[in-house]
Amino acid sequence: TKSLKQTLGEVIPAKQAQLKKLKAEHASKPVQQTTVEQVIGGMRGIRSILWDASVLDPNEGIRFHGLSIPECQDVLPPAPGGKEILPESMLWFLMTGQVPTADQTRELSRELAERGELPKYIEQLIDSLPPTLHPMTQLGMGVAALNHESAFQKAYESGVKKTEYWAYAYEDALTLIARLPSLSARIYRNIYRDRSSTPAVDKNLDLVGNYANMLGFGDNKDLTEYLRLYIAIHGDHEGGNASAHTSHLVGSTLSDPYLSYAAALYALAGPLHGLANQEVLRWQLAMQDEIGAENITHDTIREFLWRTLKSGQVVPGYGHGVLRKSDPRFIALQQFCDTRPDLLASPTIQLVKKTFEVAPDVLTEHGKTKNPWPNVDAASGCVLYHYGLREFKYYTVIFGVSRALGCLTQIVWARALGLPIERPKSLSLNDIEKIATSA
Ligand code: CMX
Repeated sequence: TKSLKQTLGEVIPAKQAQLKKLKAEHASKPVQQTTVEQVIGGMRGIRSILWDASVLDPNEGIRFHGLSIPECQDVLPPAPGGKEILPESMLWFLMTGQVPTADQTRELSRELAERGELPKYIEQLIDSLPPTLHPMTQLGMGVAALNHESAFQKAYESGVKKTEYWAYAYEDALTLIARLPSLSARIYRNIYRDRSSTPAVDKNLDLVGNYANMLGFGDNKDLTEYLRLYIAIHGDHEGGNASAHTSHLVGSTLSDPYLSYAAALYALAGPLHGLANQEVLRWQLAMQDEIGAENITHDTIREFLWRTLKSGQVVPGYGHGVLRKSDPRFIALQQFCDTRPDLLASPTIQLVKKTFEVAPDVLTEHGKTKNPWPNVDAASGCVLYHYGLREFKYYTVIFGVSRALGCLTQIVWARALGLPIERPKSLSLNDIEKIATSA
């Protein structure tokens, strides 16, 4: 069977030709008109990034190469004996636009496991950090330092031709994706558990099988399946979100994939983006504490929501820059719970469900957010919490293991398509005023 790299090599020429034709025949065609509101409003809705693997529709949510999450769940191979999408099959699909066979997926799992051990100097670096340093800070540092072995950087220094960059970016992408579980598990064990008993990477396990094992949850098959689904569906969310855009921007300077992804992780670590993951759990537990588990009703949740809003805080896990309906990733994670009685009985999961039943109305009445519906972060942490992975400051690290699939795919493609350094134009307030008043 063909490897991922061979398959990718076969699909690249057609895309290169498509780009060349667009450039030759349509370069000066307008895509849209930009308004003042967009320039002063965080560039919302400005269509300006080439990102091929996924597109986010405001109402339907994410599609990967045209397929919705349920459609991906139907066609992308799971682990042997499992049901949920394997991140390896999602990676293959994102990279090539083709659905891999079960054999190809297993072969990719094996290749990742072979690349998965951490170099000694990375272990020493991570072990030297204080356990009070936020896990996301540690993750970004580890990822950046892994560039010591960047194939892309070495190739660039040795004067490799531009048309060959993608193959070296691919090598880095694969090695980084392979090492994220061992790096992330080491951070977890150092901060919260005993590092000395961490198992080595098992060549017979898939990426998440190894991750769960190294975290210390390898015996929990349900948690392992949940993590597979979680990591597969958080993998890509088109190019405009802060982490994806950051990796694209930094990569465009020909910074290597490790440095580009480390930068993305620090965008993910902001509370309006991936850190919402930890914030939801912190906020839900504060609610449970304040109201008292026995007094949780729609009315008491409504009161707590208003208290959060009146104190000037955002309700974590709700709202979105693009989405205008419930996030299909939220729905997929809820459906995972719906088939498992132990999860349905969990007080934390029940609280998430009950909050969902009142929060959209409260946020609508509050009247500020354009989208009162839940995003993925509203649901993702409570299942981890139920299964005993309770250290919620760690949750965004799992998001970081996942988002590498999409960000690194696009870095490989950006090099394959020879995309230039990003350099949008900025304007001063006076410039904007001049343009607006003369229009
Ligand atoms: N709670 C309270 N107020 C909210 C809100 C929420 N959940 N979501 C948006 N608003 C407010 C905004 O803060 C903004 O207020 P100001 O006018 O005072 O600045 C107003 O509503 C309009 O915002 P918007 O256009 O609807 O939303 P944005 O595109 O500016 O922001 C997001 C999107 C996600 C940052 C915002 O909805 C938010 O802060 N949500 C809570 C944090 C969160 O869950 N983030 C995770 C998003 C998914 C991810 O990236 O992982």
